[in-house]
Parts: sequence; structure tokens; C-alpha cells
Amino acid sequence: MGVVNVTPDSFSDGGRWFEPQAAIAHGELLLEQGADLLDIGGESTRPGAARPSEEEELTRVIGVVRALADQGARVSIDTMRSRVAAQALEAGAQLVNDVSGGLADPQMAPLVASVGVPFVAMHWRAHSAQMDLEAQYADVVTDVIAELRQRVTGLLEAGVGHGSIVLDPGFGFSKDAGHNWQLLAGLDQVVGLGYPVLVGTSRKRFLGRLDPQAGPDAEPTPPTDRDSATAATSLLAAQAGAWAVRVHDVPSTRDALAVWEHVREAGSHG
Ligand code: PMM
Repeated sequence: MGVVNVTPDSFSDGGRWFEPQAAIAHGELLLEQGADLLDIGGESTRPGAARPSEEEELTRVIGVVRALADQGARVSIDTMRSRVAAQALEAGAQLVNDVSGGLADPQMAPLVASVGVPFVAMHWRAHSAQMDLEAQYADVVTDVIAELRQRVTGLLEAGVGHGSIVLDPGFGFSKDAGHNWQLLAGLDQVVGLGYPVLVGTSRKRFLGRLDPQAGPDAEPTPPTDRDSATAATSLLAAQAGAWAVRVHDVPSTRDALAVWEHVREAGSHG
């Protein structure tokens, strides 16, 4: 899944694709590079970010969704708002990716249930302004799994089909670096819930501080220098049984996944 952020303020690619034409061209490039899905979003979820109005979010994304879907791209709409999701589905999106898993907007689950599209429910505790305050866990893997189970129950009760649900442990959302590493180590347990799992580690903060010699106050590497680390996490996610990885740089992750596929193929003939 390639990321198209139509935002002025994303941490990872801040504002580069904010103009619709630039966003569309970027989506086309990601497809050429081998993305199977494009995730189009108009709200930055970086820690502390302010939310755009619903009208602003609609203005940012709908034309971009339509242009890329019209070219035959499989488009996912990254939104917490049911109205944005509904209009994006009308414009040709085929999947709804809600980082709040339907918690931010009570109309989201009924909408997804009525349309019957795949729905990514991410582990989420609070909007960006508050999310770092909620990074408290007894055991992050156990707690995230328990909260995802609750989300699944809520979605099924709202009529969302069992076969439409995709889960995501929500790397970086109300999680510090240690939590993210523990979740990556325990990803097979999230996969064990029995739903397809989407993994979004791409360019996140915990990948900017890999040097074990660097102290906690060391300056992190810039987001665009985190693609080889992202390729490594993509490979680990695939090994753990993830359904998809959400990335900004498609070629580096494609290469890592191709390595994994070659090794698997060789192993199955050995
Ligand atoms: N991360 C971001 C945005 N949307 N959606 C899902 N399902 N999972 C994620 O981890 C996720 C997401 C934030 O990253 P960005 O600002 O680089 O898009």
C-alpha cells in the first residue's frame, strides 16, 4: 500500500503532495513502482497535529481519489470521518482505512456495514493532540490485542461483515519507541486474531533512532532517511504474516519483499 498524503503538514513527507496535481502524479508513480493499493488521506495524524475541517478534508481528497480510481487504481481512503469515506467511495475508493477504527465517528461503522467494503480498523486511543498522553500499557501486545478484539466486537455489532475487517496495531499511535518494538516482536500474535493485518511503520519516529550508542536525546534521522529501516520492518511484517504494509517509498519495500519471496520459494523446493 503506497501512501498519498494530501496534507500540508505530514511528518513523513510534509506538504510535498498537497496540490491535487502533485498528489495524482505521486499516486501514479507509486503504482508504476508496484504499489497494489493507494492510501489517500487529507488529515495529518502526526502527534500534536490540529484537525482540518470536514470541508477542507473533502476538498483535499475527493478529486485525487476520483482521478486515480478513474485510472483503474485500487484506492483506500484514509479518514476518520464517515462523510469523507462516503464521498470517497462514491468517487471510486474501494477500501476505508480509519486510524480510529470507527471510534472517532459513530456513523463510520454503519456506513461501512451498509456499503460492504473492506474496513481497516487501527488500534487507536485518542486524536493526535492527546495521543502521546495515552501511551500507557501493562503489556503493549496483550493490551493492543484486547482493545482490537473489543473493536471487532463493536464493528460486528454494527453490522460490519466478519470478512470485511482488516486490523492494524497502530504503530506510533499512543505508543513510544519501546512499545513499537515490542509490537513488532509480537506481530504474529496480532495476526493470530484471524483477520488480515495491515502494518504502518513507514518512516515513523522509532525508526529514526536506530543507533544503539545514541542516547535518548540524540537527534533522530530525517523521515526521508528511514526507508531502508522501513524495508526491514516490512520484511519482518511479511514474515509475521501481515496482509499488507503501508509505505511511502515503494521500491525499497518491494525489494525487501522480493528477497523474502525468493527465500520462501527456495525453501519450499529444498
Ligand atoms: N499511519 C499514519 C496514517 N494512517 N493508517 C493505518 N492503517 N496505519 C498506520 O500506521 C497509519 C495510517 C501516519 O503516517 P503518515 O503521516 O506518514 O501517513
